[in-house]
Amino acid sequence: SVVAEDQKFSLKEVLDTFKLCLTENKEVYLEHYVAGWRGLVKFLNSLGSVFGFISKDAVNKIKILVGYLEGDNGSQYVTIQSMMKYELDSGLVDLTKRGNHPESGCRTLLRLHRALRWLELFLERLRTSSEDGKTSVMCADAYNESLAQHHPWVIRKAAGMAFCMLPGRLAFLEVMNVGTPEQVVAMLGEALPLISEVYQITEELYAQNNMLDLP
Ligand code: 1PZ
Repeated sequence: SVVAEDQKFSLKEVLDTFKLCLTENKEVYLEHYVAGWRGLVKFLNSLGSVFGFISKDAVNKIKILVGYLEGDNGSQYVTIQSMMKYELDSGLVDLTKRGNHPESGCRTLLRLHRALRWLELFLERLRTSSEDGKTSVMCADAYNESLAQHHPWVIRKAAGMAFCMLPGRLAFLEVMNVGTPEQVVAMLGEALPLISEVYQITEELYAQNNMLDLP
């Protein structure tokens, strides 16, 4: 039905959202960044309930950021740049250990930002994989190279078990709802530089402000 078509996840929508993220002077709009994550969560949920503990954490973080966007100081949260300046100038970030601001926008977004690196690495592997490539291996390799360094053993263990439940390469490409495998691969080729740019800009911002290790 028409409604079912509307609600069907499409990777293209997510990537279009990430396209909207950058302003002309390379600032990052929080609203579109968060919308991109919403789409990714939708995708993750469509893969099955074993990924629930992952999407739950992402949803939680999205909610925190939306709370700021829609809150009284929403105008300070238009871009990642303005959010950082506002929260730092107002002393709203726990910089070295957890304290009065355990849910600052900066530390919350940093978690999603680290996960974006995983996504970039994973999608690049998927894009360049051969027909018999294993998604679980691509996923685990990408994870070990990025997010895993920030996770304690118990989460790494749980994530590793979840990866084994991923559908195979062909099924995975199909869930993306883009078209033939060749079309998905082409779209990934277009999208990855974009995700990479958003990631790089955000990474530099965190580095410049000495916030790469926020508790
Ligand atoms: C397609 C398969 C999906 C694999 C996703 C790979 C990431 C595995 C991450 C496992 C996260 C487990 C749940 C909780 C983690 C939190 O402890 C951490 C740190 O936050 P804190 O505790 O400091 O508040 N959270 C994160 O690292 C954010 C994880 C977000 C993962 C989003 C994945 C979106 C996937 C999109 C699929 C295309």
